[in-house]
Amino acid sequence: MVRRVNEAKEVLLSNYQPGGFTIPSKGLYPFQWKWDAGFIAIGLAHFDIEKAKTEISTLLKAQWKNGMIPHIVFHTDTDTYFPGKDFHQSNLSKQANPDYPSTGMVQPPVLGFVLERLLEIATDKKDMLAFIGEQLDKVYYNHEYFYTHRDVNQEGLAYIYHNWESGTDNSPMWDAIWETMDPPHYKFERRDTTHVDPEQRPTNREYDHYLHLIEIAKKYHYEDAKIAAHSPFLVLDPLFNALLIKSNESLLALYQKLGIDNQKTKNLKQWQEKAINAFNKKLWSPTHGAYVHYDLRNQKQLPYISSSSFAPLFAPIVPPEKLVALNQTFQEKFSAANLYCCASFDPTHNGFNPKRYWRGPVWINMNWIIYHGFKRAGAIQTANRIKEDSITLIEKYGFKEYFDPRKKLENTTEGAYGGDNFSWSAALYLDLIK
Ligand code: 2M8
Repeated sequence: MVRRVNEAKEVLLSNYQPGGFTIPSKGLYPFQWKWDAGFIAIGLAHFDIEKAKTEISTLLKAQWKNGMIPHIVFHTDTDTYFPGKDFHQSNLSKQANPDYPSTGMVQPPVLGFVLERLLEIATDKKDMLAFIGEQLDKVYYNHEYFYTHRDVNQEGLAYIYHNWESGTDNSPMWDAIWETMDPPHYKFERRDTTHVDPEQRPTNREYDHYLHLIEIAKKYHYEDAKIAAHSPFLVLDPLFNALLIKSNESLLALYQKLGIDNQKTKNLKQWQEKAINAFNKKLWSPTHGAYVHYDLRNQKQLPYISSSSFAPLFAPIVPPEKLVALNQTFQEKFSAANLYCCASFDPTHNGFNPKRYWRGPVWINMNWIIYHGFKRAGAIQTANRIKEDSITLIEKYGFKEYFDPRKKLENTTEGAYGGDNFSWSAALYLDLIK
């Protein structure tokens, strides 16, 4: 198939905004999203290193006083997205950054390993290291925020209080939590379904749950301790915590490159050891042969396998005996010859839906994480399969937001869904083909 390198660059450049950040997709997502910004910077670094740096520094300018980096920064005014800044009202929090309206929640902590990847890509290492030196403490304070304010049991694992914090918004594993809640039927106008077929997006009832969790957080002025005490959604997510551990590892490597050995690096080492132990104790399910989510509010594991179950391979987490079991689970459930790797949810489960958002479709950012994970584990064949499938999907369908895992579709117009000219699909394509 024909390479789409120039198109990928065009997608990123056309989504780049004068304020120094890149939107994920025109109309559908018109602001800066945290984990998108990280993946986008990796793509930009392959052809415009200055824009890659700006993407990160713009995001970090919006950091809150307590170290939190918000999930969306509303750099501009537009009503093509709901819920926008008037709904989230970050100014309710004393910790918010008054100069940057944002949401009052987070997204997966990607910045540590993104900075490390930028250094690998940059040709002028000295210049990139100087940039990293300016930004690194901000990322450290973000990790300190997680271990200080998001770890209720002080066990080394950070909780999320909203499904949007996981990045895997409407995954079937949240369904069990929605059953414990009965939010009001809110009156609101969806905007996402004016851009994308509603069949490919969450339902209205799911949005009631999403909005309700935000209303609870707003009631407590986004105070972490109160959210932890009252939110019906309080989860330890293996994707989120694996990326935090991976980023801890990267921060330590980068501090070392900068010749810095201080209280911060000591803390990072301590958090890391505790986190890895707790991760293997609390998030491993012997029954599933995989890592799963833990529902802190209801004190139980959520019995579902998803692409998040394999994210720990990307970090220094998985001991040899678990590696064997995890690999076996992947081969049994996710690598069938008639499927592209990797479905975002267990394709053998009845909650799997190959077209609806995070309930089954393939996502390029998850593939990028799992590809590097299997590579790190030495499972090169599986790693290469994931990389090749990602490249094939993009070269076949273009830079869509998500892709149907089924190789044979009844209808040939199907196959790729969600937003068009989607930034992280373009960015990570540029990185995967290297
Ligand atoms: C999706 O989430 C947003 C809310 O954050 C939405 O549906 O409105 C998710 O895929 C998320 O992971 C992603 O960061 C965001 C922007 O691409 O879109």
